[in-house]
Amino acid sequence: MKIGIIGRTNVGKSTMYKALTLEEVAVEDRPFTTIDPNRGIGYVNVDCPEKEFHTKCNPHNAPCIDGTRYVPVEIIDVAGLIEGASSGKGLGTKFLSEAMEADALIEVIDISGKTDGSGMKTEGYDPGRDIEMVRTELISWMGSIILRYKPKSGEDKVNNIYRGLSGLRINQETIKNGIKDLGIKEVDETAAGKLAEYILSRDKPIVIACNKMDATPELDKKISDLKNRFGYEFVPCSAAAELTLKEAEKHGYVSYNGKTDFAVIKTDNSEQEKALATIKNILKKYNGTGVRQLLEKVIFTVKSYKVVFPVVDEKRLTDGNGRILPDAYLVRNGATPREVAGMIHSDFAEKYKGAIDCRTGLKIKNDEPVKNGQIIKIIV
Ligand SMILES: Nc1nc2c(ncn2[C@@H]2O[C@H](COP(=O)(O)OP(=O)(O)OP(=O)(O)O)[C@@H](O)[C@H]2O)c(=O)[nH]1
Ligand SMILES: [Mg+2]
Repeated sequence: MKIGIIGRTNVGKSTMYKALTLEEVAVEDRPFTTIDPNRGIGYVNVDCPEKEFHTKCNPHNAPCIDGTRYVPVEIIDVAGLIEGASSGKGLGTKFLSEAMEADALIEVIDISGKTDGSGMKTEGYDPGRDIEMVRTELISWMGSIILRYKPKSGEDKVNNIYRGLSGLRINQETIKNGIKDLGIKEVDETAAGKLAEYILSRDKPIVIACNKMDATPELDKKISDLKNRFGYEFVPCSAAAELTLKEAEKHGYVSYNGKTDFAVIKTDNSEQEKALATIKNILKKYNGTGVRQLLEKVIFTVKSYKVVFPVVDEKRLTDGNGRILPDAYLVRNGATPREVAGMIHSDFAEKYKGAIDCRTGLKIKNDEPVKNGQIIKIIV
């Protein structure tokens, strides 16, 4: 699974990326810090079945700490948008095609209202304006691609547009349905915009990360106001708090499992002590930094992805090398065991002969989608 991080400039996209991946990337309090996209691996936490089976796993692709599995997710961070980006303002919109390879998008906003539409310092800025702006710029960007590939008379509309949007991982079916549902006869500018909006809302769902909650008075009121105005999911968060804790943990200062609290192991000076105390209060007040909830909202609520644990031996729950519950895969909603087989090894989809649910010992039907948390033996 891939998640793209988008949003207006200077809202904390790269801080979020860094908190998720722990990659060293530039974070600065100024517009357009990021130019080239950053790509890395983040992790979503799920329960490891090892406890249920009174065993200890030997992780291969997804690390396990105290019974929590860290399942890998690809994260893409791109440059920031500003109003007029699709007509070349700021860094333009070309970079959006990189983020749009993703299965879902996190749109970061600065809920504190302390940076304005062009990323400069201000007070009382309405982040709803950025949500509108990003929506307009995305539609305009995709609409112009659709217009470029507009079918000439006699050409197949769906095929042409599908070709134009190739690389953005759009479903051909979505384009077909959009043309039908919107009653598009000719692809002019208005129709292209409407079709772009239709495609984006279906194939690139957005969760809004209300970032910088730590610097936001009346947070609940601000979020409920945005909920009344926009039909998105909103998750309050502090990417900066999450990043500080992840880095402190990496260097042995705290013990933090991404949940609602952390334990201080050591500090070098009173400043560090104070900073950690401030973060402790944030975690207490908001039940965590919100970053974990954000990933879970995107992956499990909005996209309904499932985590599956493929094994070779259904009794011992081991792979071919004797490793117990080695891998955990995130698979799309509706994926069949054959599709999972293809994710493990490209040959396996062709060689696939069937699958067994290791908890029940029963065969899984070929057209039966895999379930969340299922341990499956794939027969090839
Ligand atoms: N208070 C607070 N500040 C934050 C938070 N997240 C990021 N920031 C600050 O916001 C500023 C911008 O952060 P970046 O991560 O570089 O923002 P960006 O959206 O990637 O910016 P561009 O790449 O320039 O578009 C930095 O000064 C960060 O430290 C947060 O949760 N709380
Ligand atoms: Mg950035």
